[in-house]
Amino acid sequence: MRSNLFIASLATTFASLATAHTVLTTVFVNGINQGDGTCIRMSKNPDRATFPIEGINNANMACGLEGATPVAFTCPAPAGSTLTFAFREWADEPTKGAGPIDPSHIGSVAIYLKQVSNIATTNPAGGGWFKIYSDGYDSSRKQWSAKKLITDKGLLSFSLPSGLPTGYYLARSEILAIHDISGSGPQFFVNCAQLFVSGSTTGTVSIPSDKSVSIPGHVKYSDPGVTYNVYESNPDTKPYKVVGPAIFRPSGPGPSTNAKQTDGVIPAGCILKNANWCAKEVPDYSNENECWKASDDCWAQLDKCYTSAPPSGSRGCKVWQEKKCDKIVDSCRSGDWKGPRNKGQKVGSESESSAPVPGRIPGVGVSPGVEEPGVVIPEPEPVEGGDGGYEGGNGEGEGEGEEEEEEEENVPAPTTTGEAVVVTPVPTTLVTRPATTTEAAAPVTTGGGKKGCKKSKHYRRRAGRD
Ligand SMILES: [Cu+2]
Repeated sequence: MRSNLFIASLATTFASLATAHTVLTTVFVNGINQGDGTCIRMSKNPDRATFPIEGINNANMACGLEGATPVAFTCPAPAGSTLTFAFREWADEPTKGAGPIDPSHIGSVAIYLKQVSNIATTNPAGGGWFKIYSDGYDSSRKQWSAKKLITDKGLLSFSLPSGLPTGYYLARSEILAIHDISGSGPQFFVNCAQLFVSGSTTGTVSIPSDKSVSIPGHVKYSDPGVTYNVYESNPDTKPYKVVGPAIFRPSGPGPSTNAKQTDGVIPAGCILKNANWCAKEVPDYSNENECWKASDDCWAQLDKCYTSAPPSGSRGCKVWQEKKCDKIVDSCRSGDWKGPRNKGQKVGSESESSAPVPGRIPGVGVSPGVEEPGVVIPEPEPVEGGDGGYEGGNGEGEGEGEEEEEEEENVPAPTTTGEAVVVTPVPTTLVTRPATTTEAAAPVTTGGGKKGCKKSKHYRRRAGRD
């Protein structure tokens, strides 16, 4: 039998020690929280996970540090759905510091997609990337994207193009900070989420050549979006141009219902999840010996939970211990040797296994999937295209030449209009959740202590190199 104390000490060992730049921690699909760390590739090293990429020709520009390492789960997301990405300055604590990022950061936010033949093995570095969203300086709000991100509590909503063919995609977030060009240089913060997109077509997305880029390679140090002097230029009179290609958003009829995900599926028998770890029910027991065996199984799973927990946290592990393993130990000790109790049922609530959502989710209305004009990039009605440009299911649908399927938007203008991103209220369970006592007691450490960025433009530390 393993002792509670031993595992309790693991909790401390593996609790994350976030440091302070920014990291993508959480994906919401049509407002539904997929769980902290779930489907997201982030560095397992809490001291590095929020750091910028070292050098713009580094392969890590594609999906971030350790970004070529797949995670177990791939989140289903219908074509045309609204995704919300949550960014945090401190990976396991969304309300610490400025929330998503220190206000010293000035620059842009962009989202790229890459369709991959194999979500686990296709190298994220290389060709096939296209940009579906970008935001630099919003002149209507007089706000740089990072400030907007702070206003929106780190929650960034965008829609997936409705014309994406069914398949596996890496969705790449790129936050570029150029406030310290003369010192640390451009800071690129990059992560990827693994998605299975159900679209109404199959095959390969056909990207116009001028909108398809290789990453690394999509940006140069001499690009105007990198060299822009944020202290001497006024973005209201000298517009800021976000780096990378023009936006490409294929439009189409939207999702299909018969697309079947086969890889990265979150198992049906998952009774609790933390990031990309899932708990399975313990073996049945009907005597003392079996009871302790079930207990061992529970603690062994807990061990795996903590060792697999990314810097976004281990709240689910704590729930597993308190609501499952501790209970089984109590049963074994008290002679209650029939179990497990509540066999096969979910343990705790989804919201207990993630950090509280720090604010309202922008851009998700009451009807999931309905795009809000002015919040996400609107897409026109699908163009009549017959059977479309994505022929067959053989993965060779490109080159069919049905160019009318694509809608090419250059979106230098802000993707939001008017005031704050006010939306129709989403059910409060999706938006704000009061911290439970469990969460309040979660072993969130404050460690680290390194401050990523200072507010002065004279800040000189070489990013990620010391
Ligand atoms: Cu920084």
